[in-house]
Amino acid sequence: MERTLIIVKPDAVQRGLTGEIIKRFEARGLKIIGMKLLQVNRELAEKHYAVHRERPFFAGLVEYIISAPVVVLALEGTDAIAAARATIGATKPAEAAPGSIRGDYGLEIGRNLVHGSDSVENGVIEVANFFTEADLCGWSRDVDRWVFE
Ligand code: DAT
Ligand code: MG
Repeated sequence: MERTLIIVKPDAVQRGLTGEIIKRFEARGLKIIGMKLLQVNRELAEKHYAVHRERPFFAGLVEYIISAPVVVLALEGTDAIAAARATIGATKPAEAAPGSIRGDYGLEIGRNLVHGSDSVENGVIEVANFFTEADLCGWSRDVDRWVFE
């Protein structure tokens, strides 16, 4: 089972799309093992986006992610990383496939609604940046045998 960190970003929360976005991951079969609403502080934002530190868009990206509350989820499932990123769609919403979250709700790269981890290793690291082990719920879901073979 892989783990991925999903962030419903400030624009999505402000636009009232939180439920719509969570619903898509949930309906896909990914299991929610952690979820909370919080306003990210600068230190956590800079840590989360550390890989982009030297990029020209870094300052704006940090300002955006700390500008209003977000909802973070830890999701678990088979191929959770690839499945979640496909559900999210391409980084540039204008290029994201219709049916993906960004393709259905976004226009600009700086307002692209949702984050998903990009590798198994980063999924583990990013979940740990936002959740303690005690925050996470390793539950057995009754429908798991109908989702996982
Ligand atoms: P993703 O969020 O699809 O994993 P990423 O990790 O490459 O994309 O970049 C993180 C975020 O940074 C992305 O969601 C939006 C922003 N970003 C990336 N490239 C950008 C660019 N060229 N101009 C402005 N913002 C950018
Ligand atoms: Mg990324």
